[in-house]
Amino acid sequence: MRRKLVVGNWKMHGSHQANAELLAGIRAAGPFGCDLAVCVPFPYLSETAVTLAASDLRWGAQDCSAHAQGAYTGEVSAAMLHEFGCRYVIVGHSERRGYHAEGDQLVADKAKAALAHGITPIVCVGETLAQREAGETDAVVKRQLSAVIHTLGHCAGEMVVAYEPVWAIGTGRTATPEQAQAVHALLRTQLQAATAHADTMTLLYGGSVKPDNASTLFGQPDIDGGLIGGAALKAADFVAICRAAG
Ligand code: G2H
Repeated sequence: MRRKLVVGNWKMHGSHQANAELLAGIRAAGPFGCDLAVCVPFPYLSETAVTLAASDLRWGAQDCSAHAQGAYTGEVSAAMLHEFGCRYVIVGHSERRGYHAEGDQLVADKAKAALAHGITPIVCVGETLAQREAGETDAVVKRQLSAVIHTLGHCAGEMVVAYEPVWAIGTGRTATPEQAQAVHALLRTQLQAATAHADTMTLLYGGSVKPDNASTLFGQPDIDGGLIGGAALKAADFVAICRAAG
């Protein structure tokens, strides 16, 4: 039995005050019957680490550099994230792939850099609406995951994979539980061919997860929790989603 994981992806939201209130609201509602994490903007990692140090909540970042160090203005290395106690880092989110032209190999290299510093990469894969309508969903997610599997080699079993259909992100349009499960099953089969750990790996669904759809999504056999955007910014909604997972 895989333990569920719910990860809040705060994206570019927050302030000192809003973050403190949000984390206090989540902590007050615990404990939960699932693992929980928040992936916060870089500037808030330090205060998040202090706030959550004595709690069961984990924290992480939303991106990292593929490089170890050097003249890469604006980038943040996995080693730096490690210094702030990050347990997770999201890589390959469609907003990075889309707005910053990140390709499959770069995403894979970021995942490798994270693992090299003991940070679990949450590797996002997912198709656009045009790709789904063209019947390319399976080929797209397989190609995206394949690059990471190939690059991580024997460490592939250590990543978390998040299936996030691009057409469901922040749109209020969610994949049906059946659509999501079908892709998750495909991803797990692909992982089974690559690692002996596939059956214990955590596969998250992301894309307009809300309190009212979380339990059906999380009830699917290959969906092990969620990567939550908009609904992670309100303590009551995030807590309700965590309860659905627990
Ligand atoms: C997908 C998700 C979080 P939202 O990006 O990664 O965001 O829940 O707002 O669709």
